[in-house]
Amino acid sequence: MPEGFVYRDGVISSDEEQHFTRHFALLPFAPFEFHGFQGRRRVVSFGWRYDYAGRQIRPSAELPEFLLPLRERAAEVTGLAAEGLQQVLVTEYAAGAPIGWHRDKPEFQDVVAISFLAPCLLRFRRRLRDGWDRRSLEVMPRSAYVLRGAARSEWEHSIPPLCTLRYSVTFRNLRG
Ligand SMILES: O=C(O)CCC(=O)C(=O)O
Repeated sequence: MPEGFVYRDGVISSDEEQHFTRHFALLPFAPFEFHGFQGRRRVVSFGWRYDYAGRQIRPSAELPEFLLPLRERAAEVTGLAAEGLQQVLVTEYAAGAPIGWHRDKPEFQDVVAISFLAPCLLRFRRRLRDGWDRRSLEVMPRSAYVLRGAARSEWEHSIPPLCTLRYSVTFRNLRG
C-alpha cells in the first residue's frame, strides 16, 4: 500500500457500531455538493467544513457528544491528540453511492477514517509518466485507516458504490 497508509481492523466492537449507527440515522445529512453538482453520498460536518464555492474551510457545528469517544479511538490509532482532530465528517453511502477520485483538501493534514456496516474497496492511484500506478484494499466495517505522507499527498483515493448502506466518519487535523 502507499507509504503513509495505516490500516487497523476492529477498532470498535459490534455493539459500539450499532450504538453509533443509531445516532448517525438521526444526523442532519445533506447531499454532498461540489460546484453545483450533487453527489449521491450525503454528509454532515462538525468543527470545520470545506466551502467549495469559497475554496476555504469555515467553522461548522460543534462536535456532538456521542462522537467524542469515537474521536478518542481515532486519536489512539494515529498517536495524535484527540482535540487536534478538529474536523469531523460523517458520510452516508446509500446503496449505489460512490466517492470519486480525489485528494483531501490541503487545509487539512492527517486523515483517519472509521468504517461502519459494510466492507468497501478503497482504491488508490497515482499518475506515472505512461499510465497509473494503482493499489487497493478491502476496508472492513469497524476498522480504521490513516492517510498521511505520500498516501495523503501523492495518491488519489476513491470508493466504488456498494449494494448496501455504509457510513464512514473521517477525522482531520488542520495544517499548522
Ligand atoms: O468513506 C471513506 O472511507 C472515504 C472518505 C473520503 O475519502 C473523504 O471523506 O474524503
